[in-house]
Amino acid sequence: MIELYHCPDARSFRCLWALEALGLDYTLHRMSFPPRIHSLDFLALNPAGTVPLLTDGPEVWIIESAAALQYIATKNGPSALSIEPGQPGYAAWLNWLHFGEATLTTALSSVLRYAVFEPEEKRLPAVAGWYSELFLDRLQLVDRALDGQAFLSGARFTVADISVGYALQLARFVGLDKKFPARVAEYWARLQALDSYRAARAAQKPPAA
Ligand SMILES: N[C@@H](CCC(=O)N[C@@H](CS)C(=O)NCC(=O)O)C(=O)O
Repeated sequence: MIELYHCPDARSFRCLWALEALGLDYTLHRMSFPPRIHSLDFLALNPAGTVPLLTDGPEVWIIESAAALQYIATKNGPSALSIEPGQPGYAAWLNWLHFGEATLTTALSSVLRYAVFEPEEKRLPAVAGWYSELFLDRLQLVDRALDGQAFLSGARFTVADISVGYALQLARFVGLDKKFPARVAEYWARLQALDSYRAARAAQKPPAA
């Protein structure tokens, strides 16, 4: 069975969203952020101290959220969230899946670091501003791709949308959602209205005591 190590609103949210969308069984291990400070035992499982960590029996150990999305979407063969090799749109799907993390979220991580996480005296507004611009420039590609289609792979919602959608969620933390291009803003509203998104948001909350 899949086990997911998760901190609220961290990249592990992508996995939670995909698991909820496919209705797969999983065990969720909730931790406070950052686990390298609040969950020292976790370092034995993932020495990098980062989330997600997804395991599925002794052979499966994944700490990259895009890889985890691909694993979840394809582990039981083709699914509603995957596009298979040989199908139309496969290469673009794979590209968006990684674009969400490697191109969008890494730029946002630098904004978060230099505008929010660092102590006041170490913050670098100019660097945060530069990465904000970079993020918004890169978002133009998403805006263009959504011309005439609801999701990145056309009419069908896939893990590529979860990968990019998570970056849009993160952008909200630093107020960049106010600068989303029109089609991206509509897309973000569309993603938030999905049952799977709502289910994932509910699932990450600790059960009431
Ligand atoms: N490229 C990795 C990045 C993983 C990562 O940096 N996760 C962050 C949370 S969003 C983390 O765990 N940070 C904790 C730390 O750096 O101590 C992925 O896509 O999963």
